[in-house]
Amino acid sequence: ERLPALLAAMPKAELHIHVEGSLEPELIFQLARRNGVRLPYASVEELRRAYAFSNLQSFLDIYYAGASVLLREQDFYDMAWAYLQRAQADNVLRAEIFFDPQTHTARGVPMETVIHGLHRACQDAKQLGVDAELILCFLRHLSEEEAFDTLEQALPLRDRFIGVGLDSSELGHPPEKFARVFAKCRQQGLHLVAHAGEEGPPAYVWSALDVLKVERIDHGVQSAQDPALMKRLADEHIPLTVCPLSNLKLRVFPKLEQHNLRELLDAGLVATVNSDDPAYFGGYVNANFLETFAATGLDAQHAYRLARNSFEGSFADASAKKKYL
Ligand code: ES4
Ligand code: ZN
Repeated sequence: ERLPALLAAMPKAELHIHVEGSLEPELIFQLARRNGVRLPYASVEELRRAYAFSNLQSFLDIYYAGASVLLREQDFYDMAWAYLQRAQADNVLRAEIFFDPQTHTARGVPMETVIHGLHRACQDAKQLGVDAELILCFLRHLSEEEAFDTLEQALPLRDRFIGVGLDSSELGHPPEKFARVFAKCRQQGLHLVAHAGEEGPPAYVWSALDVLKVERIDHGVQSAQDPALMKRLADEHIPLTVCPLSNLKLRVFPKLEQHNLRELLDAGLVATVNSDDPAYFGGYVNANFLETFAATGLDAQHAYRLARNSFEGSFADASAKKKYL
């Protein structure tokens, strides 16, 4: 049983983790008590029992409810710090962490409160040996105008995040909807990523690349339905940040045994393994590696490839990448 030990011990980067999705039920209740927020669940156990999802939307409804306990800068710090400690335990050397400011500003939490708390935790993570950066995500179920407002509020803090992404309900909200706001982010020198091809069709992956001009695709597993797209992703070394346990819990694949990670790797794609929303999907990044390898029969060669891909696909600067690789 050397493979599980290798998977756990190998240095890795995590490129697809929503910090609000790392909020464990225990911390949700602790923050609810601290802030006097009433939750529609009586206990940690009752909340955990609600984590039975049938698709992306059924998860998002509970995920946004869980985030309602976050009010003060310290709350955002505590959430991010808890994730960063778990990341260190999984031998994550670099974490590129998504956050959803609109989930908080819509409740009256100032943008500075969100970003200052998260950023302070990322700075303190240097003491853990984790190099942590933030990526601001726009909620695609909201309008492009709301995304522009969000960007305007965040730009005074431009140096505290390295890029922008696009998340939330995919079907019915194609990348094209955010063409102009991504163009503005590009002018600002921000890195660009987008969720595409999680539940949505290969066409959304094409438009994320061609219209938004993203550098990475989050999920992207539906790309396997389109051979021309697979060739493009391989030829251009466009990383896919794959999240196997998320895909299982949201029923993108009915069984982990049927996950297409091996197909993506064997086609030469820069696929990576990530946790997405670890508090909700039953595992941090090492659990994603261990369970996916056990279910699909991937081997040590695949493990090395995935670790390499994670650093290669990261937005670390060239000198840091050289050190990792
Ligand atoms: C998400 Cl799994 C997933 N998909 C899309 N948006 C998200 N936000 C948090 N988790
Ligand atoms: Zn995600």
